[in-house]
Amino acid sequence: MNIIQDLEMRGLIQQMTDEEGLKKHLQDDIVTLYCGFDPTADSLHIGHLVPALMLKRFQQAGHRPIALIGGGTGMIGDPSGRSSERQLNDSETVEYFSDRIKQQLAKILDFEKEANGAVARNNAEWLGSLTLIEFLRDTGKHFGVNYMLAKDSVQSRLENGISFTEFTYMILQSYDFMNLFQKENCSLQIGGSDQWGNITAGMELIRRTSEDEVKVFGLTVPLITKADGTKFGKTAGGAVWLDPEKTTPYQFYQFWINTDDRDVIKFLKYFTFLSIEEIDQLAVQLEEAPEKRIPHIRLAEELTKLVHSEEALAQAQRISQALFSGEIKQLNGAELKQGFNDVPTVQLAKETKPLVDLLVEGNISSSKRQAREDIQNGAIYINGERQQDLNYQIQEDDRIDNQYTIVRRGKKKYFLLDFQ
Ligand code: 629
Repeated sequence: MNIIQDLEMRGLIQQMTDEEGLKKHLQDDIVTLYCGFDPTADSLHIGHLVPALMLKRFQQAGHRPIALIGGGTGMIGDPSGRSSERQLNDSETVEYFSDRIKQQLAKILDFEKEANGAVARNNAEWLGSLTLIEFLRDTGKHFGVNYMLAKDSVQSRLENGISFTEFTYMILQSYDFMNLFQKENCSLQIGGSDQWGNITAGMELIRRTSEDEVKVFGLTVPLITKADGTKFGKTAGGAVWLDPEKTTPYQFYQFWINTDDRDVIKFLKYFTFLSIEEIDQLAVQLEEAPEKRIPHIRLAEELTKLVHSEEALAQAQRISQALFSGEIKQLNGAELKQGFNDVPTVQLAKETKPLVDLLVEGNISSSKRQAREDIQNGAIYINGERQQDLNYQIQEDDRIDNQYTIVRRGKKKYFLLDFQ
């Protein structure tokens, strides 16, 4: 099976320029391809995963991927897929973001591989030294304003407004493709479907600036949709980040576990390297025993391993297991902190004190009277164990790793007490 067939079976291709030509090119040559990532935050999120994994798929098929960090374009802001003008970040921030994103991409792609090792480039290298006069004369001349106005990214902004800055973005991205084509023999650009306009603009620029007939290609991956119609990749807590400090491996693992049954097979095709045959088997298991959630577990395992590590996966599983069974005492401090990092947290001094007082100080019960009632009703659990003794004193034994106590009130209201 060739790579395009595999991608097609996975539903990973939205659009392609010259399908036959591209197939032949991929069969005959080691193709250098690229995808760009603008440093607009200090981390990538799961919306970036499909194109990043796509680079990896091409690498596994023997081609040579370039991960392009938009240190230059990130100073300008891509209007594609956005309904309003971006806030600009200063250059130190963009540089810092660039570094972080490069490190994340290095975890996904193989930069060491002998024959077709992945390469990272930063377009600040060439865009940063362009002069305005040179840019307008040599590159701007190839872009008709009508052509630019016809692009979706511009059309969709005409009402809300678009600055000249963002309007020129497509020329910068086009310049990148031309530059990578000339210097690195890069002949394919990939991206999400929002990038189609920028990718085809780059192909156009390459054609206009080349003497011979050249073969360059574009390929986009589909936007990820969910069966329930809500936006993919967003949770109540915001985006799902690849940075373990922003979204813990446990939260990351849980995000995938919670995939809708109607989406899980599609996501296995998009986000994992499991073969189509194996995914088909998982689809049968979903059909036969949906309550076991076997495909969901597999999806969460594969991705947590890929983005984080085997150890992070093992820890996420331990946390999930302990929280599910209520056996919180099995966890160590670090695991507790990870598992409960989105519950209300109160910092308290390390001292023995009556549980009644603690419930009030921790904002768990609204008053002492309420606290007593809660304890008597059996609504209070300390590290997973019910505590109904009105005179109970919270003490050292209740602090896991001498720092944390988990209090549960009622069925599922959790609090983390952090003793300093
Ligand atoms: C210079 C910059 C280039 C080529 C591309 C770029 C970045 C591009 C962009 N991409 C999105 C991003 O940076 O804005 N102009 O967040 C994002 N991309 C991955 C996928 C995407 C896209 O990094 O292409 O569609 C998300 O799935 O939105 O020379």
